[in-house]
Amino acid sequence: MATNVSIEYANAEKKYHDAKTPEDKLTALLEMRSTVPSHKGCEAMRREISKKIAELKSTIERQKNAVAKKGSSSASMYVKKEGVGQVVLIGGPNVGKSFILNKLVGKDIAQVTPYPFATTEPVPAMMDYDGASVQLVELPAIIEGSSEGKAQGKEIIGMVRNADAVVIVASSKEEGKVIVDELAKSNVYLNKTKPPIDVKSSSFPGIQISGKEYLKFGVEQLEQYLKNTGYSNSNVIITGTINSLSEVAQALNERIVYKKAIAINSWEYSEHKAVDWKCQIFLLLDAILVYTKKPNQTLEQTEPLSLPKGSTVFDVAKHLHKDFASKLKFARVWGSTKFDGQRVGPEYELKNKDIIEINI
Ligand SMILES: Nc1nc2c(ncn2[C@@H]2O[C@H](COP(=O)(O)OP(=O)(O)OP(=O)(O)O)[C@@H](O)[C@H]2O)c(=O)[nH]1
Ligand SMILES: [Mg+2]
Repeated sequence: MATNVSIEYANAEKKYHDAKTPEDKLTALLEMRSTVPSHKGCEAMRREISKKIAELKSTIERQKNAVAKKGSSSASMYVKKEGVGQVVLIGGPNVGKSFILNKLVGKDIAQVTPYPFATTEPVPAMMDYDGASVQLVELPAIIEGSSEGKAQGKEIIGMVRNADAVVIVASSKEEGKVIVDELAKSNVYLNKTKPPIDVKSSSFPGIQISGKEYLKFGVEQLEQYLKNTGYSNSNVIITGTINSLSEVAQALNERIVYKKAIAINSWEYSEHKAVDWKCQIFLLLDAILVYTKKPNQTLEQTEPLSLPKGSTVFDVAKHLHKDFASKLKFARVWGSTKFDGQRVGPEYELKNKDIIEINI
């Protein structure tokens, strides 16, 4: 505090330092400015206070805008991914999503209630699968109209779009269909794959098509369609049956995402069934678990590494240490090999639950 200021100014300055919110700080600063001595020697002080007032006003404004945006934005629900992958639990209201989440993770994390719409925010929890952790996230209920934004629908479906896989909780086929349809309307397709046609704009004139034999309709129709949609100069590769132009439209639609999914009926729950569901959920992630051991160590299982399906011995070495990959001589594998502890090279493709010993 400057020595030649009034008691009022000193009080206002104390209020400023004690203030907890930007609004309270702003009130105190305004008070400071009105009580700062008017003589020339305090001009720099006044300027400094005015500068802080302007900064604080814009901070408050920004915060207000952020809050307003949060209420309307489709990106306001977010759960950071952890573990092997993020799997969302979705379904209609009161179908047992919270009940199933708690059973799968073995803890009472989500609130199970006899009334609908009790879950209003995503509820993340980690599920153990043979020593690896899979992130499950219960999402608030999806209903007819969610795709148009009803009941936070856009935010909820935004979470599904971002997830690695999906579990639909439903007690009947009809209930499940409502969910599948709402997602499809939002360009989230479950258990479907992109139609096998790839179209890329090209710098050469005309449309080059390979795999015409897979087309179940006239090639001229396809060419006309591509011209109409801005692909007059393009390279087209067809690798499987294409039945209709709507499949071509689907393949060209970059907003569509494809997710693997399973459906669970919470009323079929039993401890035995839950073991099966956990396994099915893990399979959705297209991952393998690999246990690593050092040479001469016993085969005791430690925390597994999770890797994408198709990973090789070389990938494991690279994952363990950046030097390992270049120094790798060979590995021994227990599990998928013909013999226990069989010697394999860097290109050997590992299978789920293999035990691997890297030799450098
Ligand atoms: N005993 C038993 N009760 C179940 C089962 N599945 C659902 N319930 C009951 O169904 C009601 C709804 O369960 P919740 O898990 O809260 O449902 P939800 O889908 O999470 O519902 P909201 O998030 O509120 O939309 C609760 O009263 C549960 O006890 C089940 O398999 N066994
Ligand atoms: Mg719930």
